[in-house]
Amino acid sequence: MSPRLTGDETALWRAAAQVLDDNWTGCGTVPSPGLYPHQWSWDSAFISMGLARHRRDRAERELLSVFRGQWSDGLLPHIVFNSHVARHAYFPGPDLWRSRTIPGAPRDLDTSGLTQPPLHALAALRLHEFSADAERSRDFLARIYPPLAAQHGYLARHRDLGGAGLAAICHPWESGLDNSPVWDRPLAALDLPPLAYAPDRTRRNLPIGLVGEEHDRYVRLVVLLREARYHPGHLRDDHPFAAEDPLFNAVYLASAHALAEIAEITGHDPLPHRERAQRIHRALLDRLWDRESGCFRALDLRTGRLIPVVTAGAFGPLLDPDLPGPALRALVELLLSARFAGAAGYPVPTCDIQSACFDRGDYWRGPTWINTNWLLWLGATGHGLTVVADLLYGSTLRLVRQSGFREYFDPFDGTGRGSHDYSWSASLVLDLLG
Ligand code: 2M8
Repeated sequence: MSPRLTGDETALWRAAAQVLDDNWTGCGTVPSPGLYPHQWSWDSAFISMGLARHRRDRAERELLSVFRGQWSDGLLPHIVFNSHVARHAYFPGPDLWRSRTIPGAPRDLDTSGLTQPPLHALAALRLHEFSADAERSRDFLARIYPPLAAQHGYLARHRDLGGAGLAAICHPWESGLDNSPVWDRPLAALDLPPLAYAPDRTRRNLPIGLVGEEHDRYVRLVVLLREARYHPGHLRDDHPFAAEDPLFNAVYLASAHALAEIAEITGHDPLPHRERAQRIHRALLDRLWDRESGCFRALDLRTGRLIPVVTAGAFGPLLDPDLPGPALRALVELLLSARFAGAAGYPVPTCDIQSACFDRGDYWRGPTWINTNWLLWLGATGHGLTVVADLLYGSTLRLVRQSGFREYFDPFDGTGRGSHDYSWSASLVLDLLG
């Protein structure tokens, strides 16, 4: 804990650290007690950065334990299932994915067959930057470099479905922003035959949309992937959902830069990672920048069109250190406009407030989340946008002071929603407080 903290900040810091202690399972951290009883990929990356300020040993274990689930082709699954948790505790559990039947997937544990935004290299480098023991930290980087490089290799080899250097996602869950209105159209275009399973429509705490037909579509996409044995050829040629998402790719880009630095520190060749970062940078601008609306949008690879709705994901490329001035200015203007900053002193909501799809209470369709705001804060800080960064910093802390470490928040009055004691909300507050 930094000695510079005020009394109030110290109390907040302690409360956040307590959440992480309570959610620690012995080798990793659950996103929240009860609702998410396994280990999620990008959650662990966010969580490790808070742990770095609190329990350094656990921060490294958190990241390494996610990679226990990595497949031999480099795919880093978005869920690593805890075998001690009852199979029905979370749907969809291991029975839907059947990962152990897939050659190249781990034999000794169950995983999903999808991935999530590849934040891990950025997290590993941040752990290193805040380490008090440089030598030990270099050993950690040396250990984690090969799986990180394999993760990026997988994305470049098997997910560059558009051929320009971006990674495509094949399921809304891969975006991390599950029921974002961005995915409404591609999901609606999906044929939904009668279900061959009994859907769990009773899951606690989830908004109505997620337990209805929308959730059936999520499951349908998984069944298609599983029937194709998660084969890359299926993703390329047949899978009905394929999109290039600005937030996912901005995280990929920031992590590619981080990986180049890690390569340098650990005596590997950084050049391939730098070249990859350059390609992602170019492709983000060439393919996802919409000059008319002055922001980034997701590209539906099945229709070849940019998806019209503007969400917090549009600001993801703030993480690009080489973002050209005009694009940077346009993003800041949008971020500070009534469409995103109309929410009375609270941080950026997940959807354009003026969009017909905006819903202040529905999960990723409007509420404010700590992780997206932390990413924007990091991007704004990197560009020296101190006013924007300070706004995001102050309003994020205001939110958790008011409502605790909730999963998400009402963007107009800061009311907490979803699960309590949510790990990344606590962890990123530790990172902000430093
Ligand atoms: C949410 O996603 C899972 C599916 O992966 C779910 O709805 O059950 C999202 O908020 C995702 O971003 C997050 O990683 C996960 C665990 O916190 O929950």
